[in-house]
Parts: sequence; structure tokens; C-alpha cells
Amino acid sequence: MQRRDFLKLSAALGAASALPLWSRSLMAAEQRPLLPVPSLLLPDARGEIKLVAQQGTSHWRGKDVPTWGYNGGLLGPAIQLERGKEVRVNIFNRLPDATTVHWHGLEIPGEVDGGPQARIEPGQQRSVSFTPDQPAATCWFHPHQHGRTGYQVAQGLAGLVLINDPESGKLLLPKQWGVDDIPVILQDKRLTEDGSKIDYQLDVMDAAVGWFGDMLLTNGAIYPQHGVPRGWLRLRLLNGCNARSLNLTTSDGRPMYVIASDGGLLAEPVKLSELPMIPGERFEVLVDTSDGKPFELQTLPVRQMGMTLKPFDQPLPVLSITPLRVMASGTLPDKLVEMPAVVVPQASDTRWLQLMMDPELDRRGMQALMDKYGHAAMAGMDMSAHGMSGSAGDRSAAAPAGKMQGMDHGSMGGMDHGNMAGMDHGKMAGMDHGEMKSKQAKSPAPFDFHNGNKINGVAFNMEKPAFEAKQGVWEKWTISGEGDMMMHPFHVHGAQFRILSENGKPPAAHRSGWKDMVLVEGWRSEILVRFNHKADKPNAYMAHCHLLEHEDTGMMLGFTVA
Ligand SMILES: [Cu+2]
Repeated sequence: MQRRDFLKLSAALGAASALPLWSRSLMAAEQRPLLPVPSLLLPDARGEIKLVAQQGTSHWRGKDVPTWGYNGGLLGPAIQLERGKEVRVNIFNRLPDATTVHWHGLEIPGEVDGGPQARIEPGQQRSVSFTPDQPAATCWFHPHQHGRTGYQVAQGLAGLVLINDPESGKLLLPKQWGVDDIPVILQDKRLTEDGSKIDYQLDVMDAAVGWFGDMLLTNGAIYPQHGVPRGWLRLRLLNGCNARSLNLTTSDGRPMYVIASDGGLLAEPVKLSELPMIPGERFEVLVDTSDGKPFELQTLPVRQMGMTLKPFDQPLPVLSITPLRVMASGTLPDKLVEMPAVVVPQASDTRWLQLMMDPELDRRGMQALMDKYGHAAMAGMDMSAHGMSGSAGDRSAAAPAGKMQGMDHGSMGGMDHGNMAGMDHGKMAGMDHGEMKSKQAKSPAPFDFHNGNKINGVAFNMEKPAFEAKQGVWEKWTISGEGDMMMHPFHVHGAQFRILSENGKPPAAHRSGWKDMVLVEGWRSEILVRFNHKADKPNAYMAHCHLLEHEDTGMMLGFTVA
């Protein structure tokens, strides 16, 4: 760090340490928690970082709630890495569950990527070494234990990884952590009725629409407040929700200037009034606070099944921002970085990834959602597409012929050999046939929703990578969501890619830079992707839906790079 920068930083931190006095009086007036800012964690003198996955407690709605975190009780530190500098991360698992730590967005070899194969048993540890070699970006780390990812993230396991490089360092962007450079990790959560526990169990409804909550947390706090200097404020946004899409905006309509997407800085800032974000996605935005007026960051209602219920049925504030009498020093440059033009090589390998939800899962999941929450949860969706009756609704009313047919087909579908094939053979063998028959008479046919989501007709199989990509060669992938109306936030490990088309349309300007997430919703998205590192069979990379309950129930494949 240059001396001049250091002096500026010291001055700003000096000012920041005066913030709590202001903030406390604000809090007393508004009963609002302060924004928790994850601490920066840099490699030590030996280039090492210690990460402990552990149990802890969080305080929400007046109760202590057991949660999980890295180096703390919830979420984790923001790990700051330099491009070209090797780091060794020593991961300790002090949880009762096996886990893995995946480096989401980092271009690193398969053997350190932290996919579902990289299990760390309770009480065990694992060390990974890698050298980030990609542009400056806001990435994140989270568990990737197959079948348990949704649960472990819901419990609180997630943290940021900030990659710095010399090029971005030369730009005069806001970079004083927690002062004018602020992480904003957004996650919804649901607690049990008595508020004492996180309410998570993967059932057929969640497998279909994803786990969703009735409260939104910002860095783990409900609608917190933050005092900031006047000038340019940088927000590093992460949609860390298991399944929920967000649509961010400011309460007073002040514009957001998007400067970076998942994989780093854009060519130039993109001015927006609304910023939709799918789960797993990051954007960095600059907001001008020089007028000194307080405002709120809020999320607008989205059209996604299950996500339209209170309090998400109207604009929901997620962070209250109060400019203080301190001047910020960062600027918004006109140009950011050189972004290479997207050129699809003629002979590029092409791949087709068809995302599929078993119609039976679709039907049962929708029915469960409808039964539990009614029309309000359906986001205006036409239920006939989900094997339910056209008028999605009143089950007690005399069922029209169409509905009866739908029900018949549903239970028949549950018994066909396609579904039986998906079942655990061990369990089948262990079942008493007589009991099975009598159960079937009373309740719906058994249905293995744990393998109810697929890619190209196959639910995730850790033993069988789906294909091999060539190292250093551009490929065009088409990811299709034709066949269901679900939102699928698709993620590819091991690379940053470029979006050629997103759900049948050219990508928006702020989605045209480096990305590791692409939206697929009822149509096709095309990406151009290249892998710079290798991933062998035991350490295959993953490509999957980042709606974590879709991922956990099969919408994932492994692939190798050689
Ligand atoms: Cu999905």
C-alpha cells in the first residue's frame, strides 16, 4: 500500500471509529441493528488461512437460534486474495455433519475446487493450495455436500472471497472495507413456529420450488442500518438465498451503477434503477450518497413460485443507509477494464444441457405449495402446465373431470418403472411387499424426489462424469429449461464464462461481462466457456442448478477437463 493511500485509509478509519456514536443514537431512535460487516481475512506471513466450520448461535426475533458459520457462529469472514499469489487454506470441520468448501467463481483446478467429492468428515481437516489467476472479483465460498448443500447453507455457511489485482487497484474505486466498500450478503430464512430453530427439511415441495423463508437477512441481520461517508459508495451484493430471486432497487429511485458481475469488472459502468439477482449471483454497484440524504436498499416483488408470500409481496427494505458528515474518496470511472469481444470459434465444441424436473415432482410439489399457501404462492402461474387442474385450487369442490384425470395420471406416473428405476434398490429390497401394497392403497405411491431433478435425463451421479472438456478450448453450451416453468440459476465450476444469449434474448449490458451464473427459465441460454485448469475423474468439476434444492435432488452433473 502506498503511503498516501495508507494516510487516507487511516483518516477514513478514524472517521469510521466515530461512526458508532452516530449510529447508536440512530439505533436508539429506530430500534434497528447495525449492519454486521464480515471481517477481512488475509493469508498470514506463510500464505496460510485457517477456516473453521463450526456451530454457533444467532439472535433473531428475540431468540437465540443455533446456526453454523466459518470462524464464527454465522456466515464467515471475507477472504482477501491477490492475483498470482499462492494461498493455502486449512479447513477444519467442527460440525456434526460432513461438509465440503467450494470456491464459487474461482478458476482453480478440480482437486481444490471443493465439489461434493471433497468431503471433510466431522472432526477432520483438509488443506487446499491454489494460486488465483483471474481478474479482480467478488466470489464466495460455501458447502457443496451432495444432498445437504441446501441445509448447510440455510444453517449459515457462506462467506465472501475477494480477489484483488494490480489493474483494479489502479482504478480509484471505493475500497475502504466496511466504510465505502460494503459487503451485502442477502439471504432469506425461515424459523420454526416458536422461533428457536431454522426450519429446514428437504421435502417434495422444496425439491420442486426451493426452500424459502419469511425473513430477509442482510449479513445475518434483519433490516440493519449503516452509516456511510458522502460520495461514492460501493456495495458488493451477493444473492446468497437457497432459491429466491431478488430485484434490488433504492427507495428514492437513485440510480445504481453496476461496475462488476460475478467474474469481475465490466468494461464500463451500467446505470440501472432495478437490479434483478438470481441465487448465487454477485454484482458490485456504486451509489452516489453525496446529497447526504438517507435512503434504503430494497428488494421488489418477483414472479417466482413460492416467493410471492409476505413480506415479499411488496417492496421490502433490506438495508438503511445514512450518509454522515465525512467525505468519501472513491470515484466512479467512465471506463473500467478491457473486455474482450465475444467471438464464437467456428469449430467450437458444443454441448446441450437439458434441465428437467420429473413431471411427478413438478405436480406433487405444486400441489403441496398450493395446499400449504394457496394461490398467493403461485405467482400467477398456470397450473395446467404442472399436471394440476387448470383452475389450481379448491380441492374440496367437486373435482371436474379434467382434475380427476390429472390425479389419476399422477398416481399412475408415480408407479411407472421410470420412477421405480430411480429408487434406492437397497431400500426396495428391505421393504415388505405386503406393507408396501397396503400403504399404496391409502397414500400416494412412493416417489423418489431425491432424484427427481435431472440434466439430460440423468440425476446427479458422483461416479460418472457426463463428459470431458479440453483444457484451454472455448466451448459453446446451450442450457435448456424447456419443459418446466421453473427458474433455474445455472452455475459452472472452474471457469468464468460469457453469456451469448440468456433465456432466448441477448444478455443485458451488465450481464455481458464475466459470469459464472446464467438464468434459465422455460427457454434456452447459451454460454461461451473455457477451462484453464484440469479436473480429473475423482475431482470432476460440477455444472448445476444453483437453486440448492434442485441441485440437492439431482440437477447437477460432473465433468472432467483434460
Ligand atoms: Cu433449478
